[in-house]
Formats: sequence, structure tokens, C-alpha cells
Amino acid sequence: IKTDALTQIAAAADLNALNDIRVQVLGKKGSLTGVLRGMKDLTPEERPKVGSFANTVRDALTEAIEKRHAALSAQALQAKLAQETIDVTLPGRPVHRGTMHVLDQVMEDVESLFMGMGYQVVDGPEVETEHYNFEMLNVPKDHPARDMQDTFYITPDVLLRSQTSPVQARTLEKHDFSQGPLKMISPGRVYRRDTDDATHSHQFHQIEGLVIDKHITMGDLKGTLEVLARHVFGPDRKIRLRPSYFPFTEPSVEVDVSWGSKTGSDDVTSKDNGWVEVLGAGMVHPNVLKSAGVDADVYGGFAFGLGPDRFAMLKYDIEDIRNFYLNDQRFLTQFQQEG
Ligand code: FA5
Repeated sequence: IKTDALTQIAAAADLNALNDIRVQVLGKKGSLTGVLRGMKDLTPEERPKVGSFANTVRDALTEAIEKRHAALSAQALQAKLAQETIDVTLPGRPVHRGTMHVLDQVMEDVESLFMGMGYQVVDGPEVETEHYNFEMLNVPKDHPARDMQDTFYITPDVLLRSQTSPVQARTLEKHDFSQGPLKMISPGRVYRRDTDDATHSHQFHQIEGLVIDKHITMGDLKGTLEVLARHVFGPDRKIRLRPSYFPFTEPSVEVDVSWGSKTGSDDVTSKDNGWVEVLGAGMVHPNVLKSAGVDADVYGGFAFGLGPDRFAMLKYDIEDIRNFYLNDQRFLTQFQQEG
């Protein structure tokens, strides 16, 4: 039994085969177990001899099985490790990164410019009351200036804001001038019943700006707009200020920027004359200050409302505003940022 078993143990190819041999020899019905069981039939003289011999054989076989078990386990582990080796030099699978929307990029750029000049960033509601969207901005009911912005009404008093200017009125009302001047910008979505075309969308964006202090002049406004335009468009674009009209500013201006790919002719009557209007601005009307409870004899300042959609069009030479709202990946991924 011993020689046989030892040969088999040495030849066992894996842990399962080894276990089978163990069961065959040392198991309940195993051959050696059989010998030990048969001892009861032996004479009292034979019993101790056979017993002690059988025990030596059992110990020897148990030891041989343990050794073989250890060797086979080590072998199995090596095989598993070899199989599971990771090749760290293989190139990784590319991770598809999303792209920040080009409009958000333009708005963040403008925001960081103004924050650097000490402006606070203020948020306002998109569902607004006509009180803040119009009345507080010197546009009483039935004033013809309401027609300048074709508005989505929800009820006679509630609307989708047609401009970010109501945030001016809300902030003015709350500001405590004993704590210092007011310098704010307010970016966000606005809505108008405009017919969509290359430069108009029924939903677009504005960034409002407002500075109120003592002794603010039109020169401050012009300087600020110059800094803004140069920051966004670089030194090579042409910029022009045109006199304009807004009920909440007096005097008022509009700013045009020349297309990079076009000339920017001075023919304002031509529709495609190479200029795009990007913002409206002016010196805040005393009525707006008074409505908000600010002493218009002491305080004054300027306000502007710019269109980030138009900024982005001019900056990247995008000829149709509708591209921003189609969610076409081929368009959007062109504006992937570095890093
Ligand atoms: C206003 O909305 C004024 N609230 C701006 C203002 C603020 C003037 C503070 C004075 C003081 P206007 O309607 O011109 O003005 O719009 C301002 C800018 O929004 C435009 O110059 C343009 O860049 C953008 N804009 C207007 N309508 C659209 C539209 N339908 N689609 C895309 N951009 C538009």
C-alpha cells in the first residue's frame, strides 16, 4: 500500500487528483483504513506489531500528501499569477471628456474679468414680475418702450424676463450705500418673442452690469466697455459706440463690434454691413434710482447689458446663433478647452 500510494502521490498532477488519492488510502473506506479496521480479527500478539507498522505508514503517507499539497498549491498560485499579469505598458482606453458649452466659456471669461475689477456677481429670477422687469426701470404700463422687447407673459403681472436689467433694480433696492459703492454683474438667461434668425434667438443670454457711486461719469462707462471689448476680442477688432435709447439710461449707447472675417463698413443702413450689435448701455436714469429709494442727487452711475451669444459669434466667427442651441456634438466639441 505504501509504495503504491507514494508513487501516486508523487504523480498527482493537481490538488484534485491528490485529494482523490488521500480518500482512496486514508479515507473512511480507504485501503489503509481497511487494514486498521481489520486489526480486530488479529491475535493479541500480532495486533501491536501490525498496529504500530500501520501507524508509521499512515504518518508517512500523511506527511507525503501534505508536502505534495504544498508544492501543488504553490504551483497553482504561480499559474494564476502568470495568467492575471497586467501589462502596464498597454495604452489606456481613451476617456471621452465632455465640453463646457462655448457660451458658458464666454460668460465665465467675462465674469472673471469683472470679478477681478471688484464687481460682485448677482443672480436673479428668470420668472419675473412686470414690476421689476419694466416699472422699476422707468417703463410704466402702456409706455411705448414695452414694444422694444416682445415679452412672454405668464399672467398680466408675471413674465419670463426679457432682459437681465430687473436684477439691477432688485440689487439697487437692497444696497446699503453707507457700506460703499455698488458694482455688480448679473449673468443669466432671458426670453423674447423674437423670430429666430442668424442673430436672434427667442431664448438667449445677457450679462447685466451696474456701477453706482458718487461722481461716476460717461468716461468711466466708455473705459469699462473698452477694457471689456479688448479683453474678449483682442486688439485687432473695430469697436464703435452709437447713440441709442433705453428708458432706464440717459444718455444711452449701443456698442457694435466688427466681424473678424468682414470689414466693418460704416454703412449702418445695410443689414450685412460687417458690424454686430453686442450691448446696450448708458448712464442710469434718475427715475430708476428714485424708484429704488436711492438719492439721485448724490448717487449716479452706469449700466450695461451685453449679449454673450453675440460675443461668442464674433469671437469664434460663428455666423448663426442657432448653432448654440442645437446640441450638435460636432459643433460643441470644437470648443474643447485645454487641460
Ligand atoms: C437690453 O436688453 C437692455 N436691457 C440693455 C441695457 C442694460 C441697456 C443696461 C442699458 C443699460 P437690448 O434689447 O438692445 O437691450 O439687448 C441687449 C443685447 O442683448 C443686444 O445688444 C444683443 O447682444 C442681445 N440680444 C438682444 N436680443 C437678442 C436676441 N433675440 N438674440 C440674441 N441676442 C439678443
